[in-house]
Amino acid sequence: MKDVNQNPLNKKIINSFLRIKDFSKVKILIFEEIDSTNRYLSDLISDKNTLYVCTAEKQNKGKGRGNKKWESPTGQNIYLSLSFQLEKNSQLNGFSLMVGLAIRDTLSELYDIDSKIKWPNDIFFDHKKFCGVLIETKYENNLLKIVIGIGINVFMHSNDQIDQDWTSLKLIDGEKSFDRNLIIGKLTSKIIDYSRTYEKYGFSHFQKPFNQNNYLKNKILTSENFKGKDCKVKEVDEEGRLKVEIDKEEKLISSGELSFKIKE
Ligand code: BT5
Repeated sequence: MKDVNQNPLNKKIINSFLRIKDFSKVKILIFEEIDSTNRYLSDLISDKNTLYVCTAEKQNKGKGRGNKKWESPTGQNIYLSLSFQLEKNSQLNGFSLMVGLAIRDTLSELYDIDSKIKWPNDIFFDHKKFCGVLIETKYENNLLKIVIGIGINVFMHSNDQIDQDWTSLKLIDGEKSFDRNLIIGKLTSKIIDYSRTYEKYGFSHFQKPFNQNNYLKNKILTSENFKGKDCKVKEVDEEGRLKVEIDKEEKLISSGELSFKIKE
């Protein structure tokens, strides 16, 4: 199923869609094949005022959280990492949630796709995952370097290696022509824009729009963390923590603390 607009990744075209003011330089790196775009940018010694945009047609060792794998076949999807320096004391709790919202908003603006964000780092459409976010940080020259990794399934139509329900933009809407270069350019601009707001106001600025698109809201979860008791999801709070109710008591959970299953 080759899309008419299944163009190769292209530096010039990506650059033409970037709207970025506040870096002195933007460096776009495109690979035919790489182990992991996140690994590449984490190891790269970076310049303080440069935004790095790294993307590849294929990843051999695409990573998810922990030891999980991110399926990254050739030419079908977006594998994108962005890296830049942040103020050392930046609050990172809600950062991946803000990135999720930037992805959701970009796809809604470009293609009218109404996706939901599954706290803390997945994007879902119709109960299926089509995008994951992996944020990694590192101290470099006394500054905090952030690496934002994003995988978005675009043209992928079959893959029996993925052990959960998944979809892709083309499976969501077979009539539309999707353009990876356009998505990468627009999404990068949106993430930088939202990051600046995040640095000023924190997650609280994004709390309301996040909750309007919060996939887990009102769902019942079960988790070993709660000794198998049911837990009902309320909302995320102003720091991006998940507010849940267990035995009529409210608890706040930070991302990374919870492994859960959705019961209903
Ligand atoms: C994630 O991890 O969802 C973060 C994925 C980040 C991938 C990007 S690609 C560019 C950059 N470079 C990298 O090396 N990584 C980043 P997690 O929440 O742990 O989810 C992993 C789980 O998602 C797997 O165990 C599978 O169940 C499922 N999965 C794997 N590949 C998938 C795919 N292509 N589409 C949908 N689900 C997938």
